[in-house]
Amino acid sequence: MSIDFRNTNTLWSSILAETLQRLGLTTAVICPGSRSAPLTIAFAQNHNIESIPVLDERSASFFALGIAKKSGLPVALICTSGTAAANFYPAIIEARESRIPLLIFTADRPPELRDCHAGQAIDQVKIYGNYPNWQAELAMPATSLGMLGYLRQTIAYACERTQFPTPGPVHLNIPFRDPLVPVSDIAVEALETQFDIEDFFAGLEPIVIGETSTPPSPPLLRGGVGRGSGIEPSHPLLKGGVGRGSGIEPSHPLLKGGVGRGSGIEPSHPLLKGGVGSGIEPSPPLLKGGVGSGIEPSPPLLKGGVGSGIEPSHPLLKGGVGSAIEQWQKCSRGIIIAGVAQPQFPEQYCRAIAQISQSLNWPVLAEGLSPLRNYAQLNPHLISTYDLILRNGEIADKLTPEIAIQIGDLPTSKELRNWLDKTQPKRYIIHPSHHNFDPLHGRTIHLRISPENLATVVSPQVPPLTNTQSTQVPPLTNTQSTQVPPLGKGGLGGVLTSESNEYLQLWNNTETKVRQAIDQKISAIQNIIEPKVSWLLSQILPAGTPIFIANSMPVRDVEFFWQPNNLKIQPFFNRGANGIDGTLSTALGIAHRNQSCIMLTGDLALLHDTNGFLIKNKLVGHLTIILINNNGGGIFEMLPVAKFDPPFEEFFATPQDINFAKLCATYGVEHEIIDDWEVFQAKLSFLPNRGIRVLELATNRRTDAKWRLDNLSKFAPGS
Ligand SMILES: Cc1ncc(C[n+]2csc(CCOP(=O)(O)OP(=O)(O)O)c2C)c(N)n1
Ligand SMILES: [Mg+2]
Repeated sequence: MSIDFRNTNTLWSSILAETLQRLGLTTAVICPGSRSAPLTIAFAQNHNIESIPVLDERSASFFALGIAKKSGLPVALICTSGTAAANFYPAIIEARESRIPLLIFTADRPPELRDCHAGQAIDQVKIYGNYPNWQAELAMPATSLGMLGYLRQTIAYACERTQFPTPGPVHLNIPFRDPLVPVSDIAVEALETQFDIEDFFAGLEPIVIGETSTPPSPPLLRGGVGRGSGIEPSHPLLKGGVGRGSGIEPSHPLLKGGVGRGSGIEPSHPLLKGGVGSGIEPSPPLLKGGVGSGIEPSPPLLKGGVGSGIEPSHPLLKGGVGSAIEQWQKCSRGIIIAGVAQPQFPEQYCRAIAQISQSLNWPVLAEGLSPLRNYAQLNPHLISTYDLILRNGEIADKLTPEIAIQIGDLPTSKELRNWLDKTQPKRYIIHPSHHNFDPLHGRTIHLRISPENLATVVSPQVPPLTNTQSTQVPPLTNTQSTQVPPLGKGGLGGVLTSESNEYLQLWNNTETKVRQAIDQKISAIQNIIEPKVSWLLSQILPAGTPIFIANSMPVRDVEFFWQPNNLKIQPFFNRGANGIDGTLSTALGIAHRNQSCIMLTGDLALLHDTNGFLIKNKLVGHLTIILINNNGGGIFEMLPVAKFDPPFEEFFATPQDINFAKLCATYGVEHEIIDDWEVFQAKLSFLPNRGIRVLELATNRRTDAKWRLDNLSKFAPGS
């Protein structure tokens, strides 16, 4: 029974679920409650959508966030009325800030039962403020074809807005009148014979994700990428995605009256040859008078031009990406900064940045929370120790850049941010979204394109690495073989580098020295110390392992100590709003129906979200939690406030004195204390494929903070 004609609410809710299923939605996370019963029943009955019940709305919403992070597709999130909806808030903020698609459905009482103490009725309209990409309250359920069509189209629009203009959350508040349960209503049942389901849903196409780091354009525009865009239909990005999913022929109904016609733009316009499907998105001037086309102007900076097979000399590139590239090519003191990123297609992302780097002959400063460090072989000029290097003032001065290309969000490093602020290079930000990525408020130019597209223009002469080359990053298994060969001629892993320059050489040489100093120092440490965890993990995890890294010291230690490797490890994180909330639930979302996963967390972050353990019985997959238990917030030991005790210990460090073995026993979760690095290594070189396991390392936050404060500035040579 895909459409449920038992009563108005079942009909309404089953149309909603069926629409989503046909749009390609695969997962719904549902919290228990009565007002949402029609939605819950409709989703539970739809066997093409996996519906997962989760008790705690905060945990449920982070779990949904984790699933969406992994897939790039929206996940539906459903709750009852009242404070239940409010518990979604932190995850919605994170979804907005880290650009993750989520579809939130909050059930509500009907208008006549609001503001009258009817019970469990709060003001849910626009409850999430400005965080959603789009938000609305649905009309009261009704059974006319007109109203069902309204529902179908509104849901399709909501779905699209989870991806446009930048992926993010969308909220629909959905009122229901009684009966909330599927009791029969003869009048509604009688409608079934008049309903032609295929006709009703004709034309709904699955939503597809675009390029990883590029928010997909609306379907109309997506069709462009496949054709004449310079991206071959066989391009992996297009597989199952843009190329196939777009399937938009010039004759596609959406195109009728689109740019080609009715827009004031003649189909014969040279830019439009091949129509919208050519991959050339009209630049704003072309859209003047073309507003009637229903196509929003694309960002002015040549989204269409780039990646459209247009030569750099094309007039469209002048004044935009084209003039930027000209300046880059003349500059020998340039850097690329690859910030925190969780792209859908990490290999393509890394390869694109490698191509830009090699073409310009510039180093790439790569965050630990970027896949780049795990595809080191692709990037001969990878700099992973920039934070430590820049702690040496003399070298930092020598390395002053003239131009910095920042890919997406900045790295976490304060050293890097301060240095950029001080040296004021001309800065270009590369990211397709409409967000502002410059917390330093420099003289930045934001080129709203993806690095994948940029690479095709910056380095047309650099042949794209072939599939064979790219997949040949070997799945290394033991510690020895994971080590990336030292920099020499030909660069890391033997990829050929183009002509060198002194500035680049200084970066590369310093990186090699600092990396050696770190390796020497840390490999000799026998006792359990926090920095060694990240350093070791980067060498011992099975190839391709997804790892969720919690906020606080774990993200920082990863940035400081995560070694470049060729293990294709996929880092995930919640760096949108940097909360320590929802850590376990997000990691479980990433682990669900995925390769066995790791989560690296502190004790307080884990304790903040212990309700996540309630998801255990629904998890399909495995999560190993590496718990760094320093009994409190170790991060605060690094800050000046640590000297002010009291109140430091009680109000900042906040030790909780929890026995994690007992906590885990309550939830039926495996727990083990690890006090030996060899055991640690053995436990992680092979991961179970089911359940949750906690590996607890007891550390001392005070001595570990002192170790960092003593050593971080000593790794750079000359100090
Ligand atoms: C929701 C939320 N509350 C509070 C904070 C502030 N905060 C940042 S780190 C931290 C302590 C984290 O401690 P733990 O997880 O044990 O990691 P450690 O600092 O020991 O590495 C706190 C409370 C935050 N970022 N998010
Ligand atoms: Mg801690």
